[in-house]
Order: sequence, then structure tokens, then C-alpha cells
Amino acid sequence: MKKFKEAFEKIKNANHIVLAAHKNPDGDALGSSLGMYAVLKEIGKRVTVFNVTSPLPKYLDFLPNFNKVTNTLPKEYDLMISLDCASFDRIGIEKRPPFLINIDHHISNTNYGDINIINPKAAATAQIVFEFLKANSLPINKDAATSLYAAILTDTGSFQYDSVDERVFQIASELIKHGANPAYVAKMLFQRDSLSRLRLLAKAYDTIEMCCDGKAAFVEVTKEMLEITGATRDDTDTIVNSVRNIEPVEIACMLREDEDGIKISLRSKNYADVSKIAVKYKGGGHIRAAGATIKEFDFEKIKNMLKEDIKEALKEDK
Ligand SMILES: [Mn+2]
Repeated sequence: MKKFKEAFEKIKNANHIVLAAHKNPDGDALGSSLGMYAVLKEIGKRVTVFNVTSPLPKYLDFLPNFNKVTNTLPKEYDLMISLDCASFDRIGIEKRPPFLINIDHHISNTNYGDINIINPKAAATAQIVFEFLKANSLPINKDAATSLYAAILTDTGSFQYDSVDERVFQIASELIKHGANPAYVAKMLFQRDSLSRLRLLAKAYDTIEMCCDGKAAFVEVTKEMLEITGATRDDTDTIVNSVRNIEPVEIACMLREDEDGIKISLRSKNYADVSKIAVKYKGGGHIRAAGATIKEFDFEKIKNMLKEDIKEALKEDK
């Protein structure tokens, strides 16, 4: 791919590179950043990993060089590579960087970079990072392999989503060859729950409301639930997936009370395009996983609004 070469030329000529993923980063955002970081350091580049969010989600603290991530931009740098950011504002900075390489797999990506490497078919941004590294014969060390593997594992729902194909397993296999340890990564990601998180899940699951003949379900997380259980916002991450896992459910929606409104997280199982719903509320995402923040605090009002959108999205079933 020509763009892979072009991007690498820019990297070679840069003095100070900033890697930036989206605010409230997930496994793919941070894993892609730290995967790229490990390789660029190995070839002797000066690199800063930036993320506007602080503190970062604790469940990702096992990623190699996690503690190198900073929420302060260096005063001077000449190249930024954004990873997993569908739009420029997702990076969380005001000023445009001197030069920007945009690497992402969101179908809603706005091509805001000077070089845009977008592949909506990729299961994770980390997959594109991997293809980029391969295309330029760059050295994938153990740290890079671990971060990229973790990114792919999280963004495919542990290899469960429609995006998973032969290539995803080939890449996973290569990353294991380069030193990623699948059992270790899985344990670090999925077997370090806190008791507060389980208590929060119990409270949240208690609010599940089915609608549309069981084809849709809502679940709520209030600030009070977080306060009572001592759980954090990151602890809410998997709730909407579990609700989608209810057998007849095609669309699941979590409503979470945040400082600036109610965050909606949408998931679908087989056919519904939830990214359309998210985009309507100025959010974004993928066909099967999307989200937005609505500046409004009335759960019932938002649910009633969303029920109409969900009914529309459910019509896509043939
Ligand atoms: Mn991603």
C-alpha cells in the first residue's frame, strides 16, 4: 500500500513524533499507540505517547510502557499519528499538529489527516498498525506484539465479532510468534475484576428493560450506583455487551449518567446498524458498536426517543 510507504517516509524524517489515541481510550486505542511506540523506539525515534484522558483505565495498566503515556503535549513536535480516532476532536486537542497521519478503522472517519490510512474492514486499528509495520519491514518486538495482540483481542470481543476473519487469526498468530502471550493477556484483561465492579453489575442488571418484542433492551447506570458500589466509569465497559447477549436481543443500549449528559452505548448482534443511531446524536462508531453523549439527564425521555430510532434500525431485518 502506497500510503504505508508515504507515512513511513514522514516518520523517518520526523524529529519528535506524538502518538495520540481517542479520549477515554479502550484496548485498541492504547494498544495501538503503545504497539507503535515500542517499534518506533526500537528504531531510535523520539516518541511521546499522548492521551488527553487521565487517569487512564486501570484494566489496561499491564500494557508495556503504560506509564509512559502522558496527558501533556510536548512544546515542540513535528508529526502526530492519531490512532483509532474517527474525528479530530476525539484526540482532545485544540491546535492542529504540524503534520497528521490518521490511522483508523471507523467507518465514520472524517479523513481529517494529512495522510489518511483508513480501513473500515480492519477488525481493530491495531490490525492496520500491524500491516503498516509489515509493509515497511519494521521490527515487531515482544512489547509491541503484546500491545497489538491486546488491542485486537479487545476490539474483536475476544474474536467473536463479524470483523473476525482468517487474516485476524493470521495476525494474532504472528503476534504470538513475536512474543505475545495470549493466556497472560487474557488474564490481565478479563480476570482482574474488583468486587465493586461486580456489585455495580448487579445493580445495573436490575434495571434491564426489554422492548420491541424482546429485540431490544435498555440498561441504566446512574452516578448513585457508582457512588454506592465504589465502582468507576471504566467498570461499566462490558455491561452493554452482556445485555446484547440476551438471546432474542438484537440491539442493546446502555444509558450512563455522566457529568455532561447521558452517555449512550449501543450494540447490535446480527443485522442492525447502530452507528446510524449514534451519528444522529453526534456520536459515532461501528455498525455493531457505537455511542454518543446526549446533553440531557432524563433517562425516560432519552429512552423514549431512542425507542423510535431502535424500531427504525430493527426494520433492516430481512
Ligand atoms: Mn478500535
